[in-house]
Amino acid sequence: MSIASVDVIVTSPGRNFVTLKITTSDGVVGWGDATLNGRELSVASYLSDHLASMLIGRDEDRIEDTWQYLYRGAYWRRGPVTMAAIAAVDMALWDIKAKKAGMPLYQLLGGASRDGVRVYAHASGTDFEALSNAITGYRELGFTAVRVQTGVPGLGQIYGVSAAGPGVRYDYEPAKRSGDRPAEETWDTRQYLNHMPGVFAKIREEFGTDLRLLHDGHHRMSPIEAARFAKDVEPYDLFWLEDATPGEDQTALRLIRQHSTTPLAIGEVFNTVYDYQTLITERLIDYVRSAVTHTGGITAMKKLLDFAAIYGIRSGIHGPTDISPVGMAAALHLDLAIHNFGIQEYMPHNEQTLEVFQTSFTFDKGFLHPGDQPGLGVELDEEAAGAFEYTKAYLPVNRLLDGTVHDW
Ligand code: CS2
Ligand code: MG
Repeated sequence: MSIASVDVIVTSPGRNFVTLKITTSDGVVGWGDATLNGRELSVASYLSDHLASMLIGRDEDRIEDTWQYLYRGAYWRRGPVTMAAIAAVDMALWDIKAKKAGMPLYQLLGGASRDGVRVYAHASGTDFEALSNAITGYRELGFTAVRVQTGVPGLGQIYGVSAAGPGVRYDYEPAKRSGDRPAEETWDTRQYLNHMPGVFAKIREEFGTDLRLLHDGHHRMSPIEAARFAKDVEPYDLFWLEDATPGEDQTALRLIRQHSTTPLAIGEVFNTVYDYQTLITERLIDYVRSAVTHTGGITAMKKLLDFAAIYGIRSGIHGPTDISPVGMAAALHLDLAIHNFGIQEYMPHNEQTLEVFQTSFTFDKGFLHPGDQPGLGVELDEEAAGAFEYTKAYLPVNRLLDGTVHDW
C-alpha cells in the first residue's frame, strides 16, 4: 500500500483554512491541518508545489520516517511554514493509520489517561460589565476555566477582546479581512499594567475562587514589566499568564520567575522542541502552548510533551479558531492520551466552518472528548468547502501611542 494522491484544499467558511488530503492506493483518506493565520497560501504552496510529488508512492505507514525525510531532507530547518506543512502530512498519516486500525487515534497513543479534556473558553469585554456577562455566560454553559481579556481605558480595539459588544461570543476572530494590508491597533503597556490587576480583583470578588482564570499578555511586556505584572496578579491566583514577553527570548522568563509564582505559559508561535530547550530544562515555564498544527504534528508534539513531562511541565495546547477542526481533533487525542495534560484552549468554530468540517468531538460540562470514530474523527466535505473562496485576512499590526511598531 502507498500514498496515491495528495490534495490541498483552501477554503474560507468565515475564515481561511488550509487542509491536506492524503489518499492511499486502497482508498483510505487522511486529513491534516496546515492553516497558518495570515500566511495561508505559503503553506498551501509548500505542500502542493514541493511535498505532494515527494509523497506519492511512499508507504503511508512509515510516519516517523516520513517526518524525518521532510524535516532533515529539506536541509532548511524549522520555521512556521515548513513545520505547518510537515504537521499536516503527519496528522493525515496518523488519521490513516488509526482508520486502518479501526481505532480512534488516542488508542494508538496509549489509550485514554482521563475521561475528558478540561477546556478553557475566551471571555472578553470592552468594559467590566461586558466581561462579567461573558464569564457568567460561559459558567452557565458549564465551563470551569476562562481566559479573561478586557479593554484598557484610553485604547481602542485590542487583541483578545471581541468588538461585538457584551455577552458570550463564539466568534472572536483576530484576523481581519482588511484588504491588502493588516488593520492597525494601538497599545500602551503602562495603562495596561495599571488597569488589569484591578480587573482580576473584581472578578475574584464577583465569581469567587473556584473558577480557573487565564490571561494572555500577547508578547507585549518587557521582562521587568512582565515580572511586575506577574507579581501584581499573584493574589488573584491565575491558572496561567501566557506570552508575558516575546517568545524568541527564552532567558527573559528567568526574570519573571525570580519575582513571582504566577504560572507561566508560552509557545503558540514556536514550531519545534528546540524553541523550548532552555525553557524546559531550566523550568522557566509551567505550560507548553504549541499548536499541533504549527509544531510538526502529532509525532513532534508527543516528543515535546514527553520531554516537558520529565520536568513537571504540562500541556496547554493552542486551540483558537485559526486551528481548524482537524488540528483541534489532533490536539484532543493527544490531550486525552498523555499523562502530563494541563488544559486545552477551546474557541468553538462558527456554523459555516462546522458545515465544511464534520466533527465528532463532544462537549460536556467544561470537558471535551474527541469521540470514538476511527482516526481523528473529522471529515471535510469538499463540496461545502468549495463554496467558500479564499479571502485575504491578516492579523493586526500594533503601534504604541507615539506610532512605534510594537508586538501584536
Ligand atoms: C491567542 C490566539 O489563542 C490565543 O492564545 O493568542 O488567538 C492568537 O492571537 C491567534 O492564534 C493568532 O493567529
Ligand atoms: Mg495566546
